[in-house]
Amino acid sequence: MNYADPRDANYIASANQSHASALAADYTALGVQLERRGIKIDEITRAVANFKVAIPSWGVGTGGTRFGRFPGQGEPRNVFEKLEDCAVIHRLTGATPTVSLHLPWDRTDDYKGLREHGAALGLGFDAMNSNTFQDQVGQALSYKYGSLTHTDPAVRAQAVAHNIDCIKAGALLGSRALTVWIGDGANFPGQSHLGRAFERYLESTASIYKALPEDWRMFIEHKMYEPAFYATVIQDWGSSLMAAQTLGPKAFCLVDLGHHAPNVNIEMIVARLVHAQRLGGFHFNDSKYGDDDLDAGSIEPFRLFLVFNELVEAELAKAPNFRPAHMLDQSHNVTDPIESLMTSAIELQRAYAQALIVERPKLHEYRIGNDVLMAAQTLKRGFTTDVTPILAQARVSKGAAIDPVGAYRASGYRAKCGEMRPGKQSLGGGIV
Ligand code: RM4
Ligand code: MN
Ligand code: MN
Repeated sequence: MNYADPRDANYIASANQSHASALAADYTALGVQLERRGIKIDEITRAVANFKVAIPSWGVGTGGTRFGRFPGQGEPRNVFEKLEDCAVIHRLTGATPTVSLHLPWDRTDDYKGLREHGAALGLGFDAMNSNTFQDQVGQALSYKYGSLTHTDPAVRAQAVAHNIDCIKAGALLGSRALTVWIGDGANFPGQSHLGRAFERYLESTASIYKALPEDWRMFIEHKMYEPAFYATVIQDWGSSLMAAQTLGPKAFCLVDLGHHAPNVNIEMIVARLVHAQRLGGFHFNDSKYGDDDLDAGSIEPFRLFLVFNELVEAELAKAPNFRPAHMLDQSHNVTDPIESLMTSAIELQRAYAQALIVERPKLHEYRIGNDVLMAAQTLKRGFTTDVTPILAQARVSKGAAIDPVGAYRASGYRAKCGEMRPGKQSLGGGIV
């Protein structure tokens, strides 16, 4: 099969040729439609072009469930190869200039070299993620019964030290945030003292907080359940917010969309965290039942739109301390991870564009006048408008692809990875 580097500007330009005239026609038509609503399409396109979301390093490998894993072709074998794939995503979408690393999965002896490798590929580094939800080979003490909240102070100290290592590695890479998600909790009523476990969490995270460099932020990520099935220490935004407020001004809450019970009003949580000035960022994904890692916008695009609607409101209101980090956090079990991540980044831009074109002055009037139906219709009009040409035009403005998945498939990149990355692939279950 023919191979062309999908990161090459000339390749992308030639792939765009066959789509250019259709895009021009569609963009013009949409511009006319939006003009009638008093909206300038080019302003929306510029805002979309400036939208950025980080790629999770763990997302470029094929995921799995606890029942098994079906490896994909040519998966990256180390963090350097992960960055190669992330660069493909970024070049084709123009939306993903940073990568979020997970230690120890991405541990290397050469962070300086890794940073240079990223820079050569046009990539920087977003939040570092610590991992105390698994044991590692050779690790002194086990996290089986918890990490930052373990009853044994020695285990807590080990987990704190790991988080501080993540900060040190991140500092070498130019990262400026640490995301802390722990699986600590209980599987049985009676197993742990609910109040004391939280107190131990606060004590441990205070030690991590102290090690944060001046310009760093700490993101506290809540999750309702899994791996703890009865009670999780940081199970909801209330616990997360309490922890952030206790720790200090550099601590913020991170909302992973998949970490809530079905039907929870996540946009409401977003609004509250904006108000509290503690919205640190997002792990975007989608979920239907208990899965927390389906592709963003694949199940409930309207909910994603409503989250972005709150973000646009906060942006327009110039809400204080509002600069949420955007990150994807997905597991791709049955799709090519590069294709899923590109599509998800675009779905976020779609939700953002839909929220940007909502006729806000009208919406405001309808709200004030209690015209419920028209308020709902006005909001929904943003959602039901097909903003695809805006997204494509934003990509063109950045030298990216009009049709990222099409250009990627035609390049033969995946087959090439299959040749270039031989090696044993694990078939066991697991999250990555
Ligand atoms: C968790 C959580 C964390 C992620 C791990 C892999 O469910 O979403 O953010 O680091 O999965
Ligand atoms: Mn997450
Ligand atoms: Mn998750």
